[in-house]
Amino acid sequence: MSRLPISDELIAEANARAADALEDDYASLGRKLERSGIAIDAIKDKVAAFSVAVPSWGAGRGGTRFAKFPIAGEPTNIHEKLEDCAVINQLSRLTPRVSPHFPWDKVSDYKALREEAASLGLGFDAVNSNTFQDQKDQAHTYATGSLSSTIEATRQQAVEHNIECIEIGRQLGSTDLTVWVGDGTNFPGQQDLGRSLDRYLDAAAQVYAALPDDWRMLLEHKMFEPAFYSTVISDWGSSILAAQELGPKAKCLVDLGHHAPNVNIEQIVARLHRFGKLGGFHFNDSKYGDDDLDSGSINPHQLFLVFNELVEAELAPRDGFKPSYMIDQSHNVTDPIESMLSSAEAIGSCYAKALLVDREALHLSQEANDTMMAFQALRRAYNVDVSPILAKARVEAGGAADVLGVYRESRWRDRKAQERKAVGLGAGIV
Ligand code: AOS
Ligand code: ZN
Ligand code: ZN
Ligand code: ZN
Repeated sequence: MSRLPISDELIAEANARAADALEDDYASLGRKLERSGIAIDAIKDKVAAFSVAVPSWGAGRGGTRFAKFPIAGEPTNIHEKLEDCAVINQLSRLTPRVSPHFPWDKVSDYKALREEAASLGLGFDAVNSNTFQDQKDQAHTYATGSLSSTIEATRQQAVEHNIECIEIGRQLGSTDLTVWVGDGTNFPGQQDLGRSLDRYLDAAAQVYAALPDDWRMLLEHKMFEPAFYSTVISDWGSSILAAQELGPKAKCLVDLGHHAPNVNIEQIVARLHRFGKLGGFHFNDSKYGDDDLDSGSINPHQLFLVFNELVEAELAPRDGFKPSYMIDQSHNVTDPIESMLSSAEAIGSCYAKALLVDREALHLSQEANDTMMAFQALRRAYNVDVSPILAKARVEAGGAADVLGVYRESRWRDRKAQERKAVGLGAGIV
């Protein structure tokens, strides 16, 4: 039995008020696209089939490493986080899976948690392990690193934690383990740059060996932070080399905020795909570093160009192209539900725009070295306001035409502020 959190009547009434305008906008955009030989319904169907996971930790206010400013009604445990994720999916119909994080989301009965999620219309996506901070009652500190630590017992603890995450994930119905380690150094000479990678590879191979047949291990690289001089898996080069050494079930995961400024991330996407190693994506936006700002809020054009490569990859699939898409943001100044609703819309819009690219014209122009027309093929698609396509897909799936409007009207956060206990103060987390 499904028990979706927002009243169906509220959504239906709001959609009825928006219906005439939406039909008008959709028909008008349909006529415009038809002139270019594009059937709007076909694009809408693809958008309807698209989805992106939300991170369980993104349902709370992340804060920064300086401070966290909780809001009243913020979720305090995985059950409340699932409820909030269900709101995001009910309204957007774009986020049917939650990516859990351990031990943050630890419970005693994962079968029950899976059922609880299912009753909210949700499934589970990639499981994230955590060896970047110490936990209460943990035998060994990660102060010297985790999978690459110089201390054998610490590496073993990190391996065992990852294997435990796989076991939990099996019970939750996941098939991916995302491994991001903060391992690295703050001083030249602190650790041997070659040997630390050897240790990482050796420990990661033990995790890899524990993967069930249909599972993948997604290696997430990040240039810096928390380590500021060197990081063990710092870039896509280190990531793909590690994934190649580990084996076919190891793939690379690209987080938009994990690169040096101005790096051509869409080209990294194309490269990883070329070698069958593109496993997943963490969407967010950034101005300076791993800012974890809302997707498309700073550089929506980059997001579009990334999706342009992802659609190229979809059309020319190599070795098991099955990317796991997730939003990875830290919401410091907004209601996390509103941020994720807005981000899901931004991500879905860029996917829709990438679908509108006239691939034949693009490829012909590329062959003919007609630079301006090749660029125009992208520009024409980027310039289209695809919001009626997204709204129509949402409404047809039971979501809201105006997601933020209905969310505010539902007074969800105010109601939760009455029911949920207050979140404690404290430093934020990546
Ligand atoms: C860290 O910077 C990575 O982006 C991780 O994917 C993720 O944010 C982390 O596992 C959650 O703390
Ligand atoms: Zn990430
Ligand atoms: Zn990050
Ligand atoms: Zn981060």
